[in-house]
Amino acid sequence: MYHNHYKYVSQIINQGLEKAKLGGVLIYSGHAQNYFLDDMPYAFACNPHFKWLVPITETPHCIIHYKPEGKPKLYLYQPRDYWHSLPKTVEGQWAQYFEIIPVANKEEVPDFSDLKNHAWIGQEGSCEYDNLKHNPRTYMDYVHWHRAVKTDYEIDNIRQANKLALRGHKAALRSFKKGFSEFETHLAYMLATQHNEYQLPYGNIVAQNENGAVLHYQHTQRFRHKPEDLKSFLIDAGCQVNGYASDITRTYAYDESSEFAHMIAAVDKMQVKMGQQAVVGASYIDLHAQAHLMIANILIDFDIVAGSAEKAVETGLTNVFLPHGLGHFLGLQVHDIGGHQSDEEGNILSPPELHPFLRLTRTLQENNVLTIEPGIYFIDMLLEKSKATKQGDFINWLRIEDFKPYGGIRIEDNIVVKAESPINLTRG
Ligand SMILES: [Mn+2]
Repeated sequence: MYHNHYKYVSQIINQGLEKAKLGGVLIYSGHAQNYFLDDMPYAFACNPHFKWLVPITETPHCIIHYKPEGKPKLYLYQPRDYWHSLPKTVEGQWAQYFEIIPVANKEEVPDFSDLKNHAWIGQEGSCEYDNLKHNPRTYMDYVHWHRAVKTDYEIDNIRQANKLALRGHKAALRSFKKGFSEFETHLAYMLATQHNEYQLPYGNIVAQNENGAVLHYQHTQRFRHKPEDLKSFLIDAGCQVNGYASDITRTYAYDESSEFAHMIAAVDKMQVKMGQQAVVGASYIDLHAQAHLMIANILIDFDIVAGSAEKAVETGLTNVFLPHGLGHFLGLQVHDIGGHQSDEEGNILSPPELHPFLRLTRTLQENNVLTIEPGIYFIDMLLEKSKATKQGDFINWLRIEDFKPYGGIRIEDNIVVKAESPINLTRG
């Protein structure tokens, strides 16, 4: 599979270079930055342009020198010191497409200051050469637009990342059912997926009860609720395989016969339906609007909102309960780049005014990979704000009190866009 992947990637890079009138490009894996006044670094995160080509994701100071003609050179950083352990061998199908040159220190990296007409792709402040164009827009926009179409190799990696994450989700559910704390449940996930914290594509969201209403909840409480106080569990957690992420959310009710459990089932059902609509040619903005209409109907069914579903969407009433976008691109980054681009020239299609947090506004293409993650939350801040306006008249406040202790619901799957039947990488 890597063979076809390389073919696609090199074609895109070649065309990107041509558009930007460049003869070649240096792609830097990156390096970790230190904390302020400290010699301790933040976790290293690999440049996505680098791991698009080379699935070495945990090694800083590597450089790919790519030119349209000939084998690209990979300067693989392998310092001879006794501080760190680094990969001493490289394996995998990908390796045959590169001339691999181990470098032990900076002096062994060639001097690039004579290179003509080259770009440097890497983090802020990483380019030490005046002769190189640092992250040139034309090249970046072109590549970012086309990176949204995934090869079979990429889809397979995201599928493996789903499989692994689901193992963690299962372990986490068992932990919740036993009444364990958020922190214990987080650890159960880590053990089941064999991930270290820095290897996660994003910080796990492990939330019980009203914490489920905090969209990016990060605290993982250490205490266990009494069984009679335990109500709900929301987990948003992924994994990484060869630098590709999964991003999965599930919500559970402790009492499986509760009304909240029925509401989860309703959101789950509409989530599956939405996933089936991620077909070639669909506008993601339209899908987002459709999801809001379906969420409005659920809110009406559960006697939380009054009036028509259309009105609830138009007036922004559903935004009180679903204040984030339906989803985003997924791949080398959790929120993969290019979601707001309207073409390969880098023009931008902004999200609608009423939905500023929508991360994806594109018309879908075959083999785009994205998330579908609708939800319903009971967020104090937003509820109070709407109570102070006319909007509040359409909310059944007694029902809000019933549901508030449960926090919220989010269901999130990873979907591959196809002409007729999109592939759900998370279910089945
Ligand atoms: Mn997501």
